[in-house]
Amino acid sequence: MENTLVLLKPDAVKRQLIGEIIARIEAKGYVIEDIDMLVPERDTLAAHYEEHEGKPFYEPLLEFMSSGPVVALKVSGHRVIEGFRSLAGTTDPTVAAPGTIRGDLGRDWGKKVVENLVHGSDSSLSAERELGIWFS
Ligand code: DAT
Ligand code: MG
Repeated sequence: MENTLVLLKPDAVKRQLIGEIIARIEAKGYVIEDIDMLVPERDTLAAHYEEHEGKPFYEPLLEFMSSGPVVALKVSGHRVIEGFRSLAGTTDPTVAAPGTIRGDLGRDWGKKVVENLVHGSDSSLSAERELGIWFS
């Protein structure tokens, strides 16, 4: 059994897609183990996105992520880290495959940062680290 961190980003909350996205996670057979809705502190986001510090989209990314409430989810299941990334689709919603969360529900709004509705941990190391940040 494995756990992953999923974030429903401020665009997902503003567009009232919380239910739609959680329904896809549950329909796939994964289990919501914990849930929290909050406007993230900058420190939380800086820790979460430390790998992207210094990149051109870093500041817009932190600004976007603190622009409103997000929903943090601890999700469990066999191979859920890989499985949720597959449900989410690739980073750029314009080319994310139809059938995925980003491909079906996301688009490019022409902003400095890509708004793509969800975050999912990309490895077991990231999942452990990120769950420690959001659910300590
Ligand atoms: P992912 O969220 O698919 O794991 P990532 O970790 O590479 O993607 O990037 C984190 C977020 O930053 C991503 O969801 C959207 C934004 N982002 C990534 N690359 C970007 C780019 N080249 N321009 C603008 N925003 C970007
Ligand atoms: Mg990532």
